[in-house]
Amino acid sequence: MGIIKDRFKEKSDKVGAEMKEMLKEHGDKKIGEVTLAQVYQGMRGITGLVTETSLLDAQEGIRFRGYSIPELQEKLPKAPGGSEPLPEGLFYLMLVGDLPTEDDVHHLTSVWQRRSHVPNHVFATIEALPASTHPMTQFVVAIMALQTESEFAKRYAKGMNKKDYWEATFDDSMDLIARLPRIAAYIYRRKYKNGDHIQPNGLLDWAGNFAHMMGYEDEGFKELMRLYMTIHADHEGGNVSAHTTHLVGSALSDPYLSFAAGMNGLAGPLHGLANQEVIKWIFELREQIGTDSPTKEQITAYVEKTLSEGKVVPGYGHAVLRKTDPRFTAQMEFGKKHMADDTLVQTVWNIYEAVPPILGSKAKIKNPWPNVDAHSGALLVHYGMVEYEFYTVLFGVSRALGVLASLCWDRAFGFPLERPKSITNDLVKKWLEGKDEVWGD
Ligand code: CMX
Repeated sequence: MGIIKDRFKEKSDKVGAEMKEMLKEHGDKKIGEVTLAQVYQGMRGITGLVTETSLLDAQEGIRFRGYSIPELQEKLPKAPGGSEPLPEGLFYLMLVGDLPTEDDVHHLTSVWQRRSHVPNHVFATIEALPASTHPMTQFVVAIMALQTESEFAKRYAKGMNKKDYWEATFDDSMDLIARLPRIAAYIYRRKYKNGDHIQPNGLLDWAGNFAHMMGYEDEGFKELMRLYMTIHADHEGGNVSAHTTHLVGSALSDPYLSFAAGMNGLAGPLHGLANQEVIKWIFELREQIGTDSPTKEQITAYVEKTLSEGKVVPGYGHAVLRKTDPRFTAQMEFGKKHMADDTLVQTVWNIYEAVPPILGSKAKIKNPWPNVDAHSGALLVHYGMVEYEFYTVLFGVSRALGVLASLCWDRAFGFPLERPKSITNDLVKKWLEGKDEVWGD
């Protein structure tokens, strides 16, 4: 077995044994109560999942295995001459549970380089789609085409022992993560650069090589990709892409099927697609107002117009967070360091001043603050990546790190098929009339 696989096995055996003991002793303890409103309103706040890789606090934001984003920026290994964390390091942390050494990260880079070959039929499948197809659709179709390579599916068909599920999941996850940048870059070059594809550079790190294959050689863009791939990777287990991957995986659908399902969720405008919606919204604002540098008053009027048309202000609000998303702040810091004079980036900062007071004045909106998607597009545009329909694919490549590390844990823990109970309006009405027997025994 490889070093990382050995370490994962050792850690998951230990944590899995502790979990079984804990459940044996405390399995009957109540963890909370569920209100009728929660049942009807997206299950907000109901604790119903275990996800080891990260934990979200409404006030403080995300922590990956206990580490905040600034801590990761300080503690994770960097590329030579760089100052942003290498996403390989975050994956190691999420998977194994400990901070990696420089050697661990180099090892992971070379493992992913070795495993990155994408079979020709995947490219042929992408080519079969009209070039106008949305990049997220092309991405999901390509992942599905790659499912022919699933070790999990092959071994299951031959009668795999359930004790080995974790290992087949681990192998598929490593292969998939290794191959995603090549697939995403292929889609980008096909759709926007006349199919002028760029071969991988075996000397670069995972995110640096991704930037290279998309055609961006600027060191600043490579640093942005390292930061981007790190901060978008995981946001605990209940968000749509993570939860979908976990749910579909619980049916023992292999990692390719499970991840593709998660990506279909990421492609929704209330989730990952919001990153394209933000920049589209800003471009429309600039066009309608007729200036590249709208004032705070002009932005305020445009926000009011958006709301009056029954639309959401993309990049603002969150189902769990109640403060500015630290992923927004990390990108703002990157902007201040690398492109403080950029007018689009400055517009994002002006929007940050204008929007929260307006959304905060609407009683129904629980969080008026920016989320991760409010900032990312402006940084990409600065380096020339203006094709905003592609942005959610970048999010998706990053999200693979978190949801696939979690899938390895799901199978190592032997988590069962997920199957919550649903009810009907009629049953609720009878229960409200005092007929408790509606719940059965
Ligand atoms: N603009 C306008 N209205 C908003 C809003 C926003 N940015 N955020 C919330 N609201 C509205 C909701 O649409 C909802 O209205 P209705 O009751 O009429 O349906 C009401 O306020 C209450 O919503 P909430 O409880 O505050 O938020 P939810 O948990 O329901 O939704 C989210 C969270 C992210 C879907 C929502 O804030 C939103 O639509 N934001 C804009 C889209 C966006 O940026 N999504 C990206 C999230 C991060 C990610 O996953 O990538």
